[in-house]
Amino acid sequence: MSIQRTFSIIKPDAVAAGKAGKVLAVIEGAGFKILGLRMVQLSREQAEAFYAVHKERPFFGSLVKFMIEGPVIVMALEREDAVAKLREIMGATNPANAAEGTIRKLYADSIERNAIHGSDAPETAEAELRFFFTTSDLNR
Ligand code: 3AN
Repeated sequence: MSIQRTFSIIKPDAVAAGKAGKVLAVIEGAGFKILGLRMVQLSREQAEAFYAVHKERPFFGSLVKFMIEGPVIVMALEREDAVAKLREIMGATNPANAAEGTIRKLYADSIERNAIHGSDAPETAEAELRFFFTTSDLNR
């Protein structure tokens, strides 16, 4: 497995709860290099576009409302097998099902307010990175 990039968001719940540093510590502790990191207040249009794959899901409206309730931290991350490794340390979507020691087990409140987003595939990661970062942002 080679070096790969992935995209992540520390969601509004974790930022508001003052857990961003702790989430970042888990990520760095798992060997990720931070290529890019920025605090962003998403607009409704940006949140709807970012989560467009979920627009037919019953939770879409609520998810968008949550994602714009306060600032988020967007991150470009790199390590070997980054996409799968980040998903592993995030834990299951529903924190009730997340493994011990995972970010969602430690810091998430519910299936919706679940502290962190991570791309689900290498192609999604590249598209999501482009959504928030320029090519020069990522060439470090
Ligand atoms: P993951 O974030 O683990 O990749 P997805 O892609 O299925 O999970 O869902 C995207 C986001 O939508 C989740 N992070 C969560 O905030 C929200 N979500 C997913 N499933 C539900 C649900 N059943 N009810 C409410 N919100 C949900």
